[in-house]
Amino acid sequence: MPYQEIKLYQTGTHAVGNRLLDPEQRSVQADAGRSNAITCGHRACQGCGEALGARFALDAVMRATGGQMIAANATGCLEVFSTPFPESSWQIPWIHSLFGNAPAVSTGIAAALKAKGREDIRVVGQGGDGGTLDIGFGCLSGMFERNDDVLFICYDNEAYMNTGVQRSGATPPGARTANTKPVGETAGNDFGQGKNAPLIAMAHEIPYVATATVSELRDLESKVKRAMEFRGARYLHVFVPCPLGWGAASADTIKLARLAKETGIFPVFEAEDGAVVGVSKIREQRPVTEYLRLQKRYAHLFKDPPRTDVVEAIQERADRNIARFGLLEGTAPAGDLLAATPHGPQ
Ligand SMILES: Cc1ncc(C[n+]2csc(CCOP(=O)(O)OP(=O)(O)O)c2C)c(N)n1
Ligand code: SF4
Ligand SMILES: [Mg+2]
Repeated sequence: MPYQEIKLYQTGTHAVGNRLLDPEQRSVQADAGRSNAITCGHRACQGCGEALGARFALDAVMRATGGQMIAANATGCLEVFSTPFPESSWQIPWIHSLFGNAPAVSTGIAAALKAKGREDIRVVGQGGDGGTLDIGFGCLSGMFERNDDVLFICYDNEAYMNTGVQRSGATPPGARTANTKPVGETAGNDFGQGKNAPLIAMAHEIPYVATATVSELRDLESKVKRAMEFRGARYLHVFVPCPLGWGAASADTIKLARLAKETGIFPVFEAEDGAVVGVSKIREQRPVTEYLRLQKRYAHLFKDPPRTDVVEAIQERADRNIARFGLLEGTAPAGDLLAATPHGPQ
């Protein structure tokens, strides 16, 4: 009898998983026996990208290690919403460090495990962009430089959300935060272009560096899996929209993460030993205004008079990323990504 082949559309990169696939092709989250590193009952806001990213990342670590892992967590939203004393949503050995020392605490755990001959137990450090790029940056650089056997994951929501949306070194130009308000001529954050943590990690020539977003969760899982295949220092930078801090609808978290990639604002790539080995191509390039207009932190750019100069500068930065990382089909990353490139206007 003739039959129509079923098309498994849901196995695409925007999908979580599909239990009809061969077991080795299924995503971690499609596994009925998945580990659930972080369970329900935590207090993240509705639509929190950080909660989603952490759940997928740590479940993937659990699968890669057979549950033989320990996590150290910097102070920040992820720590606060998951562990209001005396409760915890974590189903793994998990320790809260300080705001600034999660990489150092992770290093210490890895050293202790090595001394005990238990290198089968793997260590993950994690924190927000503030804990990673600002106050924890020295510890992180030391962890990279010593090539300590830790995977460090930064959940980047582009500000200090836990303490009321203050600017961090990852806050993008033009964004409003509690301490970068649009006043007079100042159009939100005008301190500079921020730190590019993945490129700085690459400059340490550690075994593995990757970026990911919560809109492509299978890509995130596969990058965690790849990271766990290496020993030594590894860095994963996950773009996680924050509805509260960005003034965005909870339902737009995935859409915003996707637009960040499709505009070129957030390049998704992976690098080994300091060299790019793969980029996620943009399927359909979108103008940055599509991304900006969904967020109240950029609303001042579209008021009367509109700040077209700032919007144009943001578009130029996105275009520069597209050229630099070779994000369009048929293009390749620039030869030396770490070579100095001229900054566009701020
Ligand atoms: C030494 C020190 N300074 C300040 C704080 C207050 N503090 C706790 S979390 C935080 C911001 C966290 O921002 P981020 O790392 O980006 O994580 P998010 O909450 O955005 O996920 C701040 C300023 C602290 N705990 N310790
Ligand atoms: S403030 Fe942002 S990062 Fe924090 S729990 Fe809410 S949505 Fe998540
Ligand atoms: Mg943050």
